[in-house]
Amino acid sequence: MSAPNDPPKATLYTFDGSVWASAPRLALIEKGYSDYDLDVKVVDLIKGENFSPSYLRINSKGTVPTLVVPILETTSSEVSTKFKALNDSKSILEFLDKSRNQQILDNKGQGDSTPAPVLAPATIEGKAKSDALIKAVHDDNADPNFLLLGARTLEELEANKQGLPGLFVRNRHAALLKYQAEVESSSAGGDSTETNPRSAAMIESLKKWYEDKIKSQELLSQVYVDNSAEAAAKLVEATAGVWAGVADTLKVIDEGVKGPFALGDQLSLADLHVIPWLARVLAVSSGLPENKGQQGGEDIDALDRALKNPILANHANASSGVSSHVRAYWASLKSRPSFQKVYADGLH
Ligand SMILES: N[C@@H](CCC(=O)N[C@@H](CS)C(=O)NCC(=O)O)C(=O)O
Repeated sequence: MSAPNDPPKATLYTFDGSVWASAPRLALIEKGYSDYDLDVKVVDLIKGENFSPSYLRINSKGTVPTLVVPILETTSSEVSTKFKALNDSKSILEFLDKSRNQQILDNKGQGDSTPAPVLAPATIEGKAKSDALIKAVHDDNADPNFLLLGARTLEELEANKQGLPGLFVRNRHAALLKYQAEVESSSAGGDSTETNPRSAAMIESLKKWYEDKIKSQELLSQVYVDNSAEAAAKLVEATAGVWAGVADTLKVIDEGVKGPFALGDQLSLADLHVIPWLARVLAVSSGLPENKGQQGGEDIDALDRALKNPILANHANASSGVSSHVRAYWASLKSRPSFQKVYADGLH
């Protein structure tokens, strides 16, 4: 909550179960931001709230996280504040890193408060390594969100249909159709659009957005809404491809991480992107049939078993499972208080 005379704040749009919204949540803790530094708004992905026209005005991709920040030159009390929206976890983390540094804290008279560690790599070599790791975990071929909705077999797909993946895809599909119908009916009414060409153009672009989005989700809706057997076979094939991508990304992590953290002794931006990716991969792995009834052991063992599944038998990067180097790295990441807070209710 901000009082009338408080300086304008940033707003983080987030959702607890989201992979990539976890990255700024981790960063806020690592950087020592307080609850008063920014407002937080929840966008319920399970209800498809990210597809509402009002959210699309903030983030035209309809994804979380989004960070809406006041533009520095407009933050004095004499002018009305303008805002800009950062629409992906990479730019949000870079912004959060830069916006709480020692100089800023000193200027605000908060020099003695919690120190703000620098998360950006300090060298060109470090930046190249960091960028390579971030690219690998954001690669579409190893998409952790697809992994949750995918299925390696028709049996796994049946279980998904009864669980969260089925609910998620069906709700999203219904939300897209509902918003699309609302936009269509507002243009059919012809009221404001006749007098306001700007809103006519906005309605046309929204119509196109919903059309394109529904099309891009076609495979998932054919599988989960229409129960198409042909689409199910395609999903199974695509899921095997993404698991192969997971093995490839793990190889990049294995080779790229110095230890104990990505770039060495200090936690950095790259770690804050790897954590959400690995957390989701492990969460999905733990629900796979080969991990049912497995007692004790480490959560990373679930991924080890998933990599040794016969569907990856011919994949060179999967056969040896999770390396001891990646296991040690995961243990370092998990030891952070930020990890324990963001994943207090379990991996997601
Ligand atoms: N490149 C974006 C990806 C964001 C993203 O895909 N977010 C997911 C949640 S983890 C989302 O909002 N998905 C909504 C959807 O696709 O409907 C980032 O790094 O922020």
